[in-house]
Formats: sequence, C-alpha cells, structure tokens
Amino acid sequence: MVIVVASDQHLGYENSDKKAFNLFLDQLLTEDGVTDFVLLGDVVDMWRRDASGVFLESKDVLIRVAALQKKMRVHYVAGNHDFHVLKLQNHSYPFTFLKNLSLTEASFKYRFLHGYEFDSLQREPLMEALCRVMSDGAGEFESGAWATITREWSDLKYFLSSIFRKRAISRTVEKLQQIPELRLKDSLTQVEKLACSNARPGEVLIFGHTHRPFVNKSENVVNTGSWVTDAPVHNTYVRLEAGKPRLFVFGGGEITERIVC
Ligand SMILES: [Mn+2]
Repeated sequence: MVIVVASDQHLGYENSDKKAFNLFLDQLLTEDGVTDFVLLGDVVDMWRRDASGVFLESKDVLIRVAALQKKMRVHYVAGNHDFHVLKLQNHSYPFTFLKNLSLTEASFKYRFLHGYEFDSLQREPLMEALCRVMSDGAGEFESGAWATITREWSDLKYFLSSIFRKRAISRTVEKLQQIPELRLKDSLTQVEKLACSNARPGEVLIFGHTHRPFVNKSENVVNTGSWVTDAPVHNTYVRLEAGKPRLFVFGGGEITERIVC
C-alpha cells in the first residue's frame, strides 16, 4: 500500500495554485505503485464560491481525478470549507464523500481527518451554513466580492446579518473569518497540539486545515499543508508507505525536518 495525500487546495479561491495541482495530478497519473490517493478536505472552497460553480470551474481538476480513479483508489474527506459535500444527495461527482477515513495494511494504521475537529472555532452547523451562504446568494456574491469583503469586514458583517438574524451566530462567524492561514501562530499551535495529543498508539494521524505542513519527531502525526500561495510553504503532499510518512513540496523536494509535537 502506497498512499498519497494532499489537502487544502481551496479551488475557487484566488490564491489557489490550481495550475500546480493539475501538474501534480498529471505526474501522479504517470506513477506506478500508488494504491490510494486521499483528498483531505478544503479541496474546493464553498465559503468563497457557490458549490456548483466551484465544481464547474474545477472541471479540469475533476477530469484528472476521475482518470486517477482508473489506476488507484481515490478518497475524498470533507473539510470545513467543503463540508457541504457530505450533504450532496444523488450527486454525479466521481467520489464518495467521507467525514473521515481509516486505512489499514498489516500492522500499519492510518487515520485521516481534515483537522477542523481540533479547531474550537469550527462548528458543524456553521461550516455547513457558510458553504450554503455562497450557493443561496449565488449571482450577487461571487469570489471577487469575497476578496473585497474579507478586506472590509464591515461589508461582510452586513451581508451575513441579512442571512443570519441571530447575533450569536454573527459573532461566531466573525471569529471564523480568521481562517487558519490568516491566524496568528499561537492559535495555530493550539490546533496542532490538539492533533498531536489525539494521535492514538500504533497509528499515523494525517490532517490538514492549518496550512502548515509538518511531520513530528515520532513520525506519527503529519500535516499535509496546502496549495494556496499565501501559505509560506505550499504545494505540499504526503506519501505513506509501511507506516512511514514523507512530506514533499511539489517541484521542490522533500521536507526532512521533524518537529516536536
Ligand atoms: Mn480547513
């Protein structure tokens, strides 16, 4: 079993490096021996773009992933920015959308989750609501508007207040707008620490969400990083073989540093 994992492409977001990700998929298609490919959440960004629009725009990516499925198993685990995929009924997307995933080979166990589970700011009903906001408000509220609005919070608050009447929700949404890649390092550390303390003996835990790729010293906790150019280190992916994780920058070699976590 050779597993390749990538997360947080945020397709539909202006800083998503879709071009690089397509090249990565092309390369993966030519590789022999990879048995499983895991898309670990926030693949499309439904907080910034309506669900159907973002998938349509990402058709070039979907075609490649569909081609990969002829060579290997493909798994799609939902993140907070694409949480809504779990609600899609009778869809025609070439995936089974999962909340989390476990893979086992002999004595090697791998547990995959996006990582919002370790983020106290993320709550499922809100993740779903934020995904749906874009779909429900489609037309008047596209990705360009999102970029402007995240710079000018007052506009977004106005927009959200027209949808979420409850003040409590609005306040939580305000906190949620500080998405992981924009948060300060100390709050990121909390998410990562929680992930590390949640690793179970005898398994490798693989998560994304924070856009900070790393492998810990014990090599049992791995963060897949992201494919957004506003993350200092991006276009990263993880390779798992015989219980050992390896972290790579696409087109940039392997990250061999191990951090204490
Ligand atoms: Mn996320």
